[in-house]
Amino acid sequence: MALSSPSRTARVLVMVPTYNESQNLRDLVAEILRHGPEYHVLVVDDHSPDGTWKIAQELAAADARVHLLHRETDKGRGNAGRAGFCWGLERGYDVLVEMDADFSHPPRYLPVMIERLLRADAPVGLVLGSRGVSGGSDVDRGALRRLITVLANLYIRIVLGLAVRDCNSGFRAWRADALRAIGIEHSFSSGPSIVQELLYKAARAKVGVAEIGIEFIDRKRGSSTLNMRILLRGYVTVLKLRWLGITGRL
Ligand SMILES: Nc1nc2c(ncn2[C@@H]2O[C@H](COP(=O)(O)OP(=O)(O)O)[C@@H](O)[C@H]2O)c(=O)[nH]1
Ligand SMILES: [Mg+2]
Repeated sequence: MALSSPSRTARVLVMVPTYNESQNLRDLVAEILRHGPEYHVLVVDDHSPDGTWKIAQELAAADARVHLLHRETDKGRGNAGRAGFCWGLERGYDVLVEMDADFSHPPRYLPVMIERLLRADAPVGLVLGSRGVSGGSDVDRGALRRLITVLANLYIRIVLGLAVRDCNSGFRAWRADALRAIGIEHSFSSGPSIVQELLYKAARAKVGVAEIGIEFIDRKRGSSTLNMRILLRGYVTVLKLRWLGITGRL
């Protein structure tokens, strides 16, 4: 595969879905880009009322490695993620990363995750930044939040029959061919359950998955779009995914 050839460095697209992240975006993009010239950033913004997309526009005008997908219809974390990945696949990136804009996913792990993804002796198609393996932690949040995360994870692992330790992590590095193998363009989740949908599809498509421990940090600036209604809808979507899987309609 071309990626393992020493003559060519993999082209990396870090896709960041954003909604009201004006307080985080500049610092985040700077931290990603400092990892090297092969790193590009795609901000996928759903016309944030706080003007995050204007900041992204500025950053893109100042640096050719920054791109903006400014969306005004079909809003939602899932729709944005799918559009961002398809944008990257169409432009021939070798590695596509997804991460939150809120610094919960520290950018310093990017090279570690990508190195694992491209390791020639143990190929995988997907690397998760994970709280559930050695080196991973989630100590920054209250005990109740952490308990919910642990229980939700257990539920998803059991219902979908997944072996990974952190099914909810939205910090992921994909090989382009793995995203193609799961048919990313046909994914249907409009909201945050895209994270579980893609993981389930990766398992079903026998995409190799590795987990790298990350120190998960709670959001310091801006606010989460997650609420109880979205959370509960996500649990129902997990059941729906399993049903579609069992009945061969996925
Ligand atoms: N484009 C887009 N991004 C979103 C939307 N909702 C959330 N995000 C982004 O998706 C990432 C995860 O959302 P976040 O609010 O941090 O959820 P949490 O980590 O589960 O609390 C962040 O970078 C958000 O800005 C949306 O509707 N559209
Ligand atoms: Mg977050």
